[in-house]
Amino acid sequence: MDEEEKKAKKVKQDTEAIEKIRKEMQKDQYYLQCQYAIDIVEAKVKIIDEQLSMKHQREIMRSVSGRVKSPESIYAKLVRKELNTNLETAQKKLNDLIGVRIVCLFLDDVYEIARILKKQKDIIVVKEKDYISKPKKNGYMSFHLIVDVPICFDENSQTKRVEIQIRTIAMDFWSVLEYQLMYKKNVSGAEKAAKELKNYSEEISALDRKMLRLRNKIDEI
Ligand code: 0O2
Repeated sequence: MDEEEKKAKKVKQDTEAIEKIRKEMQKDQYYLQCQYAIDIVEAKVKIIDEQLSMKHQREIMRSVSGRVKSPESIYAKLVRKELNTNLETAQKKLNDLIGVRIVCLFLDDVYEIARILKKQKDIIVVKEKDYISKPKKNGYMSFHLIVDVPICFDENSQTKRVEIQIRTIAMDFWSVLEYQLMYKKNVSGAEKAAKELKNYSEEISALDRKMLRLRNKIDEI
């Protein structure tokens, strides 16, 4: 088999595996159940946003969005982690099939939101990852809370795992652009670009801290 044939065979296998996952996701009202989990988290986040806005007399959250991971992205992540490529494995092993992203204004907002979320009695915190105090090697910054959310469905209760990402607008800006430019791409010879992106992440981190200091100064006036 020549290189072209091998490539075509691989594309066909990938496409079939993705379609299999897509079909599995269309069964048993999977999307509806995921949407309920998103709705529950978003409702809690809305209350937190309103309370903090009242407490601090300013805007806290710029945006809150939820998504269910696409079959393509699930497949790619399972392959990356060398796991079986089916929905059952994904549900057992991946924490971010359901995601909610909170973009807030200031650095201290991230931690205050995370602190209040962790106190909610009816969601179970499984794991937290502070990529702000310890950014990833490439410069990625965000605070991740992995939680289990109980949902009632067809009179049965079950839990759904949700990854809540909390970050500032500045961190979001970097992360969205880095995602487009580099994330998951094996760009060879892009070490210089990667280094540049890392530097920008450090600049963003410094800027977030400066903005916080500025806000505190203005608050004292
Ligand atoms: P997508 O396409 O956004 O869904 P774990 O098994 O939990 O330890 P995992 O799941 O890789 O490992 O956790 P991690 O590293 O916290 O990543 C979870 C998600 O955070 C990613 O999901 C991205 O959304 C985001 N993320 C993590 N690292 C980076 C990064 O370097 N750059 C950007 N832009 N986003 C990042 P997915 O499935 O990788 O991607």
